Amino acid sequence: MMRTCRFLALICVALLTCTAQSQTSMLRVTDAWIRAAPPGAMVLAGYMTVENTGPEDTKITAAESPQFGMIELHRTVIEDDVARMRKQPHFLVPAGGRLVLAPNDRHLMMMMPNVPLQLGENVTVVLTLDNGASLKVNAPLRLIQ
Ligand SMILES: [Cu+2]
Repeated sequence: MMRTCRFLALICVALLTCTAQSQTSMLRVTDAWIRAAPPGAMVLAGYMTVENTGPEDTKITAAESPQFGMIELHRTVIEDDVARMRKQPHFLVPAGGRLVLAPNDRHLMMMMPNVPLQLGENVTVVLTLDNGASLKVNAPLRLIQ
C-alpha cells in the first residue's frame, strides 16, 4: 500500500512538472528591454512583448530579478489629463494573443537596483505565471527600444 501511494505521488509530481513546462513553452517573449535611467535612479521600467501560442489564457502574477529589490506590475492611465501609474494584480496574456508592455502603458516597475547597471547590460527577469510555472527573460538596458 505504501509503495503504491509513493508511486502515485511520483506520477503526480511528474505530471505537474510536465504541465508547467508545456505551459511555459507556450509563451514567447520578444523585444524585452529595460529603459536606462540616470545613475542613482531607484526606479526603472521594463518592457517586452509576450505571445501566447497556447490554448489557455495565462496570467503573469509577479516578477522578480536578482538585480532589483522589488518589481511591481504597473499600468499607466490618464486621469484628469495626468498620467498616473497604477499597480496591477496581474497581466493577462490571452490564449492565441499577446501582451505588450510598452512606454505609457503596462510595464514592469523595477525598483531598488542592487548594483549600478551599465548600458547594454542584461537584466534577468523571472516572471511568475498563474499556472505555477515561471519564465526567465533577459532584457538589455537601453535608452530606447
Ligand atoms: Cu510604473
